[in-house]
Amino acid sequence: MTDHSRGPRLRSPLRGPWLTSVFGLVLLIGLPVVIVTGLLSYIAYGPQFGQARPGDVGWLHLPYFAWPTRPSWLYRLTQGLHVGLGLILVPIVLAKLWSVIPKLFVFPPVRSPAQALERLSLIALVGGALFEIITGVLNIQYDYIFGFDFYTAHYWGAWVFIAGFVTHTILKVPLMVRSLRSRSFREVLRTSRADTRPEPADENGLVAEDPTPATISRRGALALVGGGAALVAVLSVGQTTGGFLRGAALLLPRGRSYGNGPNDFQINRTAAAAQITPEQTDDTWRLAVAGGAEPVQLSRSQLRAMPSHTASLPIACVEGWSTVETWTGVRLRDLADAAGVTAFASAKVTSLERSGAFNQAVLTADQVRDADALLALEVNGAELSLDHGYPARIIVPALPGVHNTKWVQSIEFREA
Ligand SMILES: Nc1nc2c(c(=O)[nH]1)N[C@H]1C(S)=C(S)[C@@H](COP(=O)(O)O)O[C@H]1N2
Ligand SMILES: [Mo]
Repeated sequence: MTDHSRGPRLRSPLRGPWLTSVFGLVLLIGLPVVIVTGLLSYIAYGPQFGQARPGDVGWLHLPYFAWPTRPSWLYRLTQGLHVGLGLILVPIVLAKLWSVIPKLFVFPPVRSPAQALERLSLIALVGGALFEIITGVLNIQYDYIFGFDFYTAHYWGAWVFIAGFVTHTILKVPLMVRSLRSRSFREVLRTSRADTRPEPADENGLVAEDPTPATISRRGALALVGGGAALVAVLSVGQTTGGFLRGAALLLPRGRSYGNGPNDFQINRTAAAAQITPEQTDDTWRLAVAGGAEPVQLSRSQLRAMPSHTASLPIACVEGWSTVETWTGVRLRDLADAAGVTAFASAKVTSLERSGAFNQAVLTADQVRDADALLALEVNGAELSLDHGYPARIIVPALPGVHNTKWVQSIEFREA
């Protein structure tokens, strides 16, 4: 007989397999979306060029494919879902943890090899989930405050979590289905606090042995948790929708500085932070294009004399925020032609910036050849501001924000 009496006296009449299973079902639907979009983000970073982080993941590497350029809002959607849904599910993760607290105090803690495996998977599941939430939230709140690389930690933490999640799902889905069938959801929504009774005693010991009278109904508890998730949603979506909700986007404060007029949209890294000097961006600036028979140097007026193209494209940051602006500049494929480049497999873009981790990016041939892939000189009909990458920046449909390099110095078309 399992002894549940050693822990604190947990007497809420709401705890039970049904309530746990309701939270479990929501997470079973939502978390795979967070997992898959997270893994897609890793692939979108271009691991084939060694520019995803961590760079070398050994035998655990994912099947790579060239990240497409269409639809142009693809990364905006996948990464918005990853961060947005990840945040929205936090109250539900916490509610689910609350609902299973009695299991922490089961004694003896390990009774059989099968149960030891279950407990181990729980450590991976709970530890992994909390680790991913904490590293993810800290990354969008602060600029790289870790002593370790965020991407590396979040990536490996994800695999620990995925292992726990898959094992737990396999072990628990039958119990979840049975528990959900044990009472009708509609009935719960019609039951007031006064009529709220504990669930029948269960073999897992979730149901309290001597419950107190209900201080909140089940529907009240569900509304509370759902309300928490809705509040998180309201506090997050503004970074993507813009408009009046922008001021409420307390949970995604990165891209916190904004420019003026046509340049009034999120700036992740200012020119000052990137230590871009006035001498680097004055009239002596030249774009170096390599990969043809001879390297070519183009001044800004020469770029302006080339055929110009305008496209409405998003910047979508790994941190979840995104914004759509109208960009004007020279098509990257026209630049390749102008430099006499005939065949290429990739293009390496390098910034004037010397210090940062994001001062270069490699683009695939498909990304370069897209009709909307630009070396942008203007945004929303005005000159690019220094903070948005003057004299020129990369802007490519569906490219992760991080690879839309600002303050471009050179583009090298490569055969590999
Ligand atoms: N040179 C350089 N380019 C850069 C960055 C950077 O740090 N240095 N940050 C990137 C990131 S992470 C994003 S999301 C976008 C943000 O562009 P914005 O500041 O114009 O909104 O620029 C990208 N280009
Ligand atoms: Mo970003």
